[in-house]
Amino acid sequence: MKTKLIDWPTFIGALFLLLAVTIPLVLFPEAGKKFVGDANSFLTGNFGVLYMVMGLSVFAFLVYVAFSKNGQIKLGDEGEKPEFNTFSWAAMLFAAGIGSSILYWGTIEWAFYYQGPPFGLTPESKEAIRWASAYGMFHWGPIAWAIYTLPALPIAYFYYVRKKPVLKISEACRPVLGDRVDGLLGTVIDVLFMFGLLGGAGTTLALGTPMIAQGVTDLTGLPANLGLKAGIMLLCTIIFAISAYSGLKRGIKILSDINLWLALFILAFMFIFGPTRFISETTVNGIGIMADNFFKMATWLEPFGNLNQFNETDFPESWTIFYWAWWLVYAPFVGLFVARISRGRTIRQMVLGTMIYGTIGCILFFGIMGNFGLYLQLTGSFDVVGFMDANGTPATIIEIINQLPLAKLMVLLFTILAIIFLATTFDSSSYILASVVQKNVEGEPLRWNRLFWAFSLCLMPLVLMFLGGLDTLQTASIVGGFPLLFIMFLLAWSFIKASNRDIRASDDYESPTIHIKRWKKRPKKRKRSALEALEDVKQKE
Ligand code: NM2
Repeated sequence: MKTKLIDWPTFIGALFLLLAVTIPLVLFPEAGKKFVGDANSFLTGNFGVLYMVMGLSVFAFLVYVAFSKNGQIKLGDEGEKPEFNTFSWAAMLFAAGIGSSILYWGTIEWAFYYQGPPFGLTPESKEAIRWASAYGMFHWGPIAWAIYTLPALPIAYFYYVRKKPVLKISEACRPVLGDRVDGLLGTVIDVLFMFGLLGGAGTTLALGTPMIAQGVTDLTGLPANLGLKAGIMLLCTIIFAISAYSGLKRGIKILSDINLWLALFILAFMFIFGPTRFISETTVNGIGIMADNFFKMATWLEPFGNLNQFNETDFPESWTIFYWAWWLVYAPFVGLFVARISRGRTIRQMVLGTMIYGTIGCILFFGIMGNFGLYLQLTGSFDVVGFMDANGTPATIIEIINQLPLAKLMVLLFTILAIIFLATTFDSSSYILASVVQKNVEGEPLRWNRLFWAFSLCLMPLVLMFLGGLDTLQTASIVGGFPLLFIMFLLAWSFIKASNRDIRASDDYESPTIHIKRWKKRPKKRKRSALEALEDVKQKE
């Protein structure tokens, strides 16, 4: 076993932090729950505004970068073609950044908005219905994808332009923090990132497992108890452990391909055999509502809520702020991944591609799956809300799928899709976790290291699931991800600082490393004077 390659302070630091949070939760579940819950209300309540400002600023920053000189920089050598064609690129991007949660929330998120609408609207009113079919798209829309894209900027820049492979978030802050990233500060940044990712992935697991269990129950009649859930978690771990073991290219690629085609099939089936016209109209309409109210939604906090003049709903804290925090803990990880697959593209292509294709992908899921459920509710053919109150969310999701023609086959495919989605997210997360704790990664991180993180990703939530503290871990991850707010700022600054310096330098001489499309100044053709023209003519004669 090669251990020299491991960056021990980061490895031990992350493990220590994880145990330091999990062990007290195991020993004192009630007190632990209360503590974490309080910390969460404190942060999202008092600093919710920071999350909203972060979301909007990151979005504005990326639009700026895309259309600035910096956006024209090519990630690679002059004349180099993109390594992956745009379709595979978008598909891989989506598979890495999106997991089984989209099947969960895509199908059911509207029902929560329908019952607890934003802006103090009356539950289940006409207005609530309109917003219910649009808000999910917003929470999985351009701002969310902008949060994902930002870390990719410095990482891709150092990787392909300065040709310094960076697999650590701390390393990407070097232009701003200087050599301090080699010391304690760097380790702290990486450990926080790892902790956030472990927690964010815990949230994914916590949502995905009961839904998959419910699918299995529906198909086999086995009770959806803890044993079944634990079995499912282990199955997913084994799938991703095998694919992790066989290496990035084969494992992740095969799984993402199956994933993509299966997802497209289910969506197409639902669209064609479901209420096609209703789905098309609500989706287009929802995009319109989102576009029209983009800034309203991106800034809506309830400043007057606790002044007793308005009814406080906690909608911003429970939804928008929670979502931004959740996307945030995944962001450095997705950034590393996006950077890796973007060789040969310009920064602008990478930025706009992530934001546009990512959003389109999520709109497809929310538009088709969500509005299918909404249709069932509004036509009265299946009382989703009533069923949910009586049987809980996971059972309702599976019951919605059961309303399709060929119901059992569709539930089977849906369940398989959820398992693969979960496995691919874990596959790529364990790959990144292992890379971050290595001093250098030539080709692939060490296998034992990958397996170690693959199992830590699963074991911790498993233990907590048995003891009933899984939602606490979820909340803890959001709390743990708080410092990432500031790290995002560092990442943006690093990118601008480094790329501006290189652009300035390339103004003076032909820089060998930086390739700027179109923008590079060409020597101006001087207009010839009439006299010179005359000289020319004379010479030719
Ligand atoms: N996000 C996209 O569970 C998953 O789908 C992974 C979740 C951050 C809400 C990502």
